[in-house]
Amino acid sequence: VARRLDLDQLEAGIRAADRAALARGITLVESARPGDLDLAQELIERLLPATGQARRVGISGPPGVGKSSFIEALGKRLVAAGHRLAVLAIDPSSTVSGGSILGDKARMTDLAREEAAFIRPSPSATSLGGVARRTREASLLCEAAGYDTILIETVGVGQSEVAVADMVDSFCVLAQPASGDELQGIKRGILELADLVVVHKADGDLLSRARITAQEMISAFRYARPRPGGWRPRALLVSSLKGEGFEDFLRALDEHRAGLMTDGSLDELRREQRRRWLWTEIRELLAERFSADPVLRERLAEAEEAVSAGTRSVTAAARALLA
Ligand SMILES: Nc1nc2c(ncn2[C@@H]2O[C@H](COP(=O)(O)OP(=O)(O)O)[C@@H](O)[C@H]2O)c(=O)[nH]1
Ligand SMILES: [Mg+2]
Repeated sequence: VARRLDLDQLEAGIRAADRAALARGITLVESARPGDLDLAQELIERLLPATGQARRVGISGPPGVGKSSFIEALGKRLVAAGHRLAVLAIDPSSTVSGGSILGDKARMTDLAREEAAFIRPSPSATSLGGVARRTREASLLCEAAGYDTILIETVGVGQSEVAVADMVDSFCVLAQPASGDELQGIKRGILELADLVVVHKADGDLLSRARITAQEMISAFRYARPRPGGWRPRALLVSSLKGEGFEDFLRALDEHRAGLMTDGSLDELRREQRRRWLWTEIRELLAERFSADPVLRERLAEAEEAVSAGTRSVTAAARALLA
């Protein structure tokens, strides 16, 4: 009964945009304690009707490209324009270290002080799936608390980038000014996922290389398949150091979103994301069951032995375990 009362309070607090309540709600969602799981899910279901209005933006890029500096500069502009901004992060290394490195409030000192900005570092979990689920759910709570812009930051390495791209409306990749072979590497990573490429640090000695990099991206995008809403990805020059390029960036972001909204693409995109999330969740939960149940774990070890020794058919072993 006491916990139910807590939940009422938590729900009311979040709906009233109380930061402390939001932080407590996210902690509940991140909790791995069995009793908390049910409560967290009940909280989310209660709040679902209050979600979905925000603009969801992913920000990715390699370490050192300037994500924190960019988000700080962008965030301050958004807040000045009257937006309420939540910054969340998915840091794959937090699955290993158990710490939360990204979304570093330390580098976003001014933004962190803003009443209209809420910054939450990456949750830690045993799997990327676990980190991704917690960030997805945290973003729903932020939306219910009235944040109209959700920025989700991640390091541009493989799976975590894909995970973030699959939970946002617009996916932005930050790239370093580059040349030669570096360019090829950057293009490979970017072309599939990015709606917008920010060639960052476009200032000083790096400016001319930044221009070339942006040109390369633009010509590469000519051959990319069109995105939902008929969008063609763009490359823009930004310097967080000099505070340049943000108007263009925000305009492009608005245009991307407007395109998605005119023909119902945004709705369809989000439906599809939720369907995929369901399947991710099913796979994740199944895997959790296997490692949590002592009997299954033993049979799993036997099956692994048998299939690796080649004495048992993989399909037969998998079917037997599932049965
Ligand atoms: N020249 C230049 N350097 C920048 C800019 N933005 C960030 N940096 C520098 O790049 C480094 C990495 O920045 P940081 O925001 O921590 O990158 P992150 O690891 O992607 O979060 C720092 O030394 C920043 O001072 C910029 O717009 N221009
Ligand atoms: Mg950073």
